[in-house]
Amino acid sequence: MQPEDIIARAAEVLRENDMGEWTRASPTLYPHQWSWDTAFIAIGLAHLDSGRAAREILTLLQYQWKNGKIPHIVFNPDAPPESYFPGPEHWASAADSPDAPSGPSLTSGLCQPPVHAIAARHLLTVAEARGEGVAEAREFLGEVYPKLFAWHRYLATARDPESSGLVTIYHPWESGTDNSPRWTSALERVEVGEIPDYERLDLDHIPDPAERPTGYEYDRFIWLVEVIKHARCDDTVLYRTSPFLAKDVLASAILVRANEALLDVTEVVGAPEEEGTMIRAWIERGRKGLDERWDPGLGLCLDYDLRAGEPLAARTIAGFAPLIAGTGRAECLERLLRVFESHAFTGNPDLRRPLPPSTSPNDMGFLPRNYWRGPVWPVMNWLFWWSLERSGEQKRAARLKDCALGQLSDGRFGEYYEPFTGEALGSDDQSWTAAVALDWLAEGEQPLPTL
Ligand code: 2M8
Repeated sequence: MQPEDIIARAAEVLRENDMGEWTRASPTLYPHQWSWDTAFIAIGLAHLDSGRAAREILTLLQYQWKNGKIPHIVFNPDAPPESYFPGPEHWASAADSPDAPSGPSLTSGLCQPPVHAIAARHLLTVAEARGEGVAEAREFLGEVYPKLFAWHRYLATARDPESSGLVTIYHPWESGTDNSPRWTSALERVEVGEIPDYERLDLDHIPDPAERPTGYEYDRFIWLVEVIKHARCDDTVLYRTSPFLAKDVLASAILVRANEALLDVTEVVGAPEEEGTMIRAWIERGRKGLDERWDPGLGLCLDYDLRAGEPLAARTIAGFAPLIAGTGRAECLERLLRVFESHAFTGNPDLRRPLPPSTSPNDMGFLPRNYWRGPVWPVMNWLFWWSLERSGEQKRAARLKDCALGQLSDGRFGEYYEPFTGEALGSDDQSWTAAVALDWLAEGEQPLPTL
C-alpha cells in the first residue's frame, strides 16, 4: 500500500467506527468508548476534522467522575447485548459511589493512562500548522482545561497519597497493558475470592484464544473488579483493601508529559498562576519518582508492588518510561537507548521489523502472539516515536516511524502484530492504529480526506 492508500484506509476505519460523537475502539471486540484510545483517536482525527476531534474528547469528559477521575470505559447503551464482558450491567454498582457521575450507570470504575492533555494540546498544534480552526482550538482548550486539571489533580493526590510522583493502580486494566508480565508476580499474590460465573465474550471476536489473556488472568481481573466495586471505588478504602496495589511507571511517565502539555494550556487559557505552580511541581515530582525506580542492572525503570514492598522486575516496554517522560538524566537516557536497540528489544535479529516488542523476547513471560506479552503495538510505536522526537533523537524517531508505517501497509490496522512474522493479531480495524497512521502521514505531500 502507498501512503495515500494508507491514509484513505485509515480514514475509512475511523469512519466505520464513528458512533456520532465518539469512536468505538474497534468494530466488534471493543464496541464502547475507551479512555486512552479516545485520546489517541483524537490525535488522528485532528487531521481530518478538528471539530469532530474536539467532540471525541468532550464526549468522554461528560462522564468524568466528581473526584476528577476519567473512567476507563464509557459504555455504549446501543452495543449489542452480550458483546463485551464485563459490560455496563457488571459495573452497575459502581454508580453507588458518591463520586460517580449522576445519571444511569454508564462507566466503569477504573481509569487508564492520562494521554488526554497531550491530545488536547495536539489539536491546537495541528490547527496552527494548518492555519485553520485556531480560534476554535483555543476555545476548546478553555473548555477542557478545568476538567483536565481536575483529572491530573486526582492522579497526583488520590492516586499518589505518598507524594512519590508515581501513579497507583488497583487493576492491570488501569495500566492499559493488561496481561503484561509487568503484573505477573503481583497477580500471583492475589488470592481469588468468590467470583460470579462469567463468559469470555472477547474470545468470540478473535480467531485464536492464544492471542488473549488466559483464564487464570481473567479470574484475577474479575476478582479485582469485585473488590473495587465492594469498596464503592473509594480510593482510601482501596488503599487499605485492594490485594493489587502497584505504582505504574508507564502511566506516571505519560502523566509527566501530559502535565507539560497542560502547562502549555495554562498559558493559552490564562489559568490562575497557582495552578501553573502546582503543575510544575507535579512534573518535577514525577521525574524524581521515575528516577527512583531505575534499575541499573536491567537498564530499565521498574513498576513497584506496594503490597509486597518490592519492585516488579520484568523486561517490557514500560521500562522505557524515563524516555517517555523525558527524564533529566543524560546517562540514563543513553543507557535506555542502548537497551532499546539491543537484542533484548528492537535489535533482536529475528524480528520482522526493528520495532519494540511489548515484552522483550529475553523475558521469561514473553509470548509472541499473546496480547501485551510480546506483540508489537502500533500505538506504542507512536508513543516512542513522539518521545524520541521530543528527546532530540530525530533520526531514531524517523527510522521508527518508517518501520511502523511499513508494518501498517498491510492495510489491516491490527490491534497488535506478531514481532517475528509481522502478522496482524487481535482485532482488525482498530481505531487507535488508524489514528496514529493518520498522524504520521498527515505531514506528507498527500492530500487528506475529510471524515
Ligand atoms: C484492551 O483492554 C480491554 C480492557 O480495558 C480488554 O482487553 O477488554 C487494552 O489493550 C487497553 O489498553 C485498550 O484501551 C482496550 C481498548 O482498545 O483494549
